[in-house]
Amino acid sequence: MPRPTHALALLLLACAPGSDEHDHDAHDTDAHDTDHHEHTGTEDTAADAVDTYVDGLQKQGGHVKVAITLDPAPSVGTHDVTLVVLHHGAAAEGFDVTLDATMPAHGHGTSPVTVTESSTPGTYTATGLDLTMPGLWQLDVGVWMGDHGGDVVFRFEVP
Ligand SMILES: [Cu+2]
Repeated sequence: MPRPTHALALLLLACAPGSDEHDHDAHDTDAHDTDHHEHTGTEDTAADAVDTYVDGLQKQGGHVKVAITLDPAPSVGTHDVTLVVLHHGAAAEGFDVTLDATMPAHGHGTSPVTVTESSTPGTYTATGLDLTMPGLWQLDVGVWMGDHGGDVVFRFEVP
């Protein structure tokens, strides 16, 4: 509700002679402030959310739960990854599962890996996940079948 009221106020200002340019400036500033707040919020969350790695660590996103295991445990080098996925509590079979690893503080990722569904229901694997340097790595796991699924984010400190 505040937004329409504000927009109406700007519209009234814009109706005053010669105020068109001012209206555009005000609008742009407002949009920028909103973006800035969202960006800051994301960074705060990122700083707080570091997971303590254990084999099979489970987290939820959307309608899915993902339990992740890296072999070996997070370290510099390549890893086999096992993802055990539940959708509404049941083994998630036939989903499109993706795994994307990045270093949020450095703005880079690593070589893409292909996630393959295994013969064990709800279990997906990837090989050769290359954590190229020490620091905080974010692993984004997407589990989707059309509109059904969720995104689960893991953040591990690589020693
Ligand atoms: Cu890096």
